[in-house]
Amino acid sequence: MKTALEDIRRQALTAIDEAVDQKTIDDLRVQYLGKKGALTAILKQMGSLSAEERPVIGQLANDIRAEIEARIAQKSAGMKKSGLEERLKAEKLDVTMPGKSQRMGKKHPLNIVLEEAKEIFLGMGFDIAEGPEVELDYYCFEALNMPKTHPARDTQDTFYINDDVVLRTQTSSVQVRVMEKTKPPIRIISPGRVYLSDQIDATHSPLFHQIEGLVVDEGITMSNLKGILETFAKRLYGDDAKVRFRPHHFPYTEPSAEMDTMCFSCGGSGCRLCKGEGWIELLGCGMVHPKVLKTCGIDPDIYSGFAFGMGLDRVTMRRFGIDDLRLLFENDMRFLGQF
Ligand code: 2U9
Repeated sequence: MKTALEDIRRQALTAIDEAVDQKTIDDLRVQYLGKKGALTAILKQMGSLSAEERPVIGQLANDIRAEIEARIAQKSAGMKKSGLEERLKAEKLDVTMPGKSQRMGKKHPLNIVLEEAKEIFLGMGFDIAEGPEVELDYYCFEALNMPKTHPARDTQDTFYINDDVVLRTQTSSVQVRVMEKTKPPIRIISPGRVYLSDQIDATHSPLFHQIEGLVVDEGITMSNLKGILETFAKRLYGDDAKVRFRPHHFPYTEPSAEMDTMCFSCGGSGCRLCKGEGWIELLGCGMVHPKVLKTCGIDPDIYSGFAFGMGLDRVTMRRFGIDDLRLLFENDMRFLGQF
């Protein structure tokens, strides 16, 4: 039995020294020291020994158990240490290395211009009003002095959801809603998406963006309209910007006009940007039609007002020299990254 114990000791220590991972060591612990291990099996034969041999063999077996456990502990600690060293070497971080720069986000050109316009009108005491894009045709047409027979209602131009519901064609619907529930004075702008049933090309899109404005109070006149809109143009294009007003017609304003700004590229002499005109159309405007005031519950004998509307996409394209409207919607990072 003494020889068997010595053999177990030699085999166990050799196997532990040759082990390359913790699982092998755990298996060796079970194989030699477990309930069904080699050492336990020998000890079960202790009964066959004489009274003199039993304590000697017992002490030897305990010494071998202790030696195997000590060698397992030493080997595990060694592997843990070397494993840690391996990991530290593999996962070494050089904190002096430059960081990975995150790509900077950029503001969309439409939002750059929109925020400038908002700041200008907020600075003149306007509030910002919003409303639904899927809108009752009443708020897009009827209330704006465009009865059922008006050509603007033509399904060639307007997206109809059903007979009474459309995708709004302008944000005027928001201003109608505000007038219905607000006692003057009213000073609002309503920026937002609008929709026309149009083919997509370099200058047309079924979705585009508008900023409309409305001022209603007692004693509002055309000179208020001209003053506010000229101030807007000067704050948008600089103090030396010049504007002119040309008579026009809109069903919801009377009198109506269109406001041009002098071409900032050629200073009025005429160039490609302004198509030789020297002037560039910025917006439409006019005094709110009395019928529209009345429809919204505002007495035109007491109150008057003016309104305006501009296409944000066109203003943005001119501002940044963008020649294709589709670039504003395609989200090409090579394009957007330039702003
Ligand atoms: C109410 C009454 C009147 C809004 C106005 C325009 C003139 C205008 C176009 C500019 C380019 C639309 O984006 S565009 O195609 N708009 O020319 N809009 S007056 O008049 C209103 C609005 C609301 C209650």
